[in-house]
Amino acid sequence: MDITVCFSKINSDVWVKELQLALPKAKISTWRPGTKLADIAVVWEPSQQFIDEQADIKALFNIGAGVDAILKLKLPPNLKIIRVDDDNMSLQMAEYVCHEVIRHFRKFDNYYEDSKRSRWSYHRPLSRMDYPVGIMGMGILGNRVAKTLKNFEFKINCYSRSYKQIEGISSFVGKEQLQDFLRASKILINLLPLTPETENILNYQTLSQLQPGGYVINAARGQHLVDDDLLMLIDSGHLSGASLDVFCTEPLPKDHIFWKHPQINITPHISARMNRKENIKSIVEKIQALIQEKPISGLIDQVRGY
Ligand code: NDP
Ligand code: OXD
Repeated sequence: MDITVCFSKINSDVWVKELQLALPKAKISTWRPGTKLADIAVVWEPSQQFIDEQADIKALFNIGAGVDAILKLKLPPNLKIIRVDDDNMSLQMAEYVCHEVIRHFRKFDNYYEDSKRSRWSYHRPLSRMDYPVGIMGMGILGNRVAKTLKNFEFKINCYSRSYKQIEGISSFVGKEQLQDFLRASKILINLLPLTPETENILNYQTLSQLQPGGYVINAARGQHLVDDDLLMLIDSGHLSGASLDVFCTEPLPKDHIFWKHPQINITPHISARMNRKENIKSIVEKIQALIQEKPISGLIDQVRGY
């Protein structure tokens, strides 16, 4: 079996070495344009040239959860695409989101600023009843985030394509219920996949329906958010701020207004980082299952887009 590793922006050497140790009988190499055809590929943001050249490829293992960079390519319709779905990523996402929600809700930024000025002062606490949280996307990440955040006794709403029956969480489904979902939420967490339907979904029209004083947490993709619309709504006072982990251009350009905005917290796409060792273990198990024609988790539906 030939396995090729094709990454953009990430060095593949250590992956080739560790995959080779885990699969000693396979031939594993880094893809170079014009190299021989492989059966399986391990990829991150592969190019169209890679797809076009690898006519024999049966399965692509994406080393991240989001497959938007793959699905924008022209792909053979029966190509299997498999995403990361290990517990570690959803745990990290739950940590990030809970941290941002609680930091905002408990006004920890204000206390941090005070401490830098040696100021012993109190800020008026907010009421949980006034801070319903809305989670867009109830997949592997959203689901874990919702269940973790529930422990802090926030009222939680979720938004997805299909109905979710989870105790203590109100489920809103599809475009018809988007407005009701937004109006019922004050803190908005975006964990949708990037698809043609969800691109720019966080715009003036949608975000202005959040309850006054709303707060936006975007940890999915920068292309979900219309930057200027967010800024307009923060500057007009309708929204109180945002925590942003993902951006249309990454790294976020040094002169981008988000860096300096006092009500925007930036992290450099780290809310849930892929763990190489766990990822390789899971990919190897799935490759073995594929060879034995056993079912595997994490398969992407090309038509649905996630
Ligand atoms: P999943 O594919 O597991 O879940 C997607 C969820 O979104 C599902 O609940 C689905 O609904 C819902 N959904 C999809 N399209 C729509 C739509 N048009 N309207 C309403 N709901 C919709 O995704 P994950 O939870 O694994 O990941 C989400 C995204 O997070 C990834 O695609 C990636 O972009 C991003 N990500 C960011 C990371 C970071 O470090 N910042 C790390 C990892 C991922 P249903 O359940 O009904 O199918
Ligand atoms: C991912 C990511 O999709 O890191 O896994 O954004």
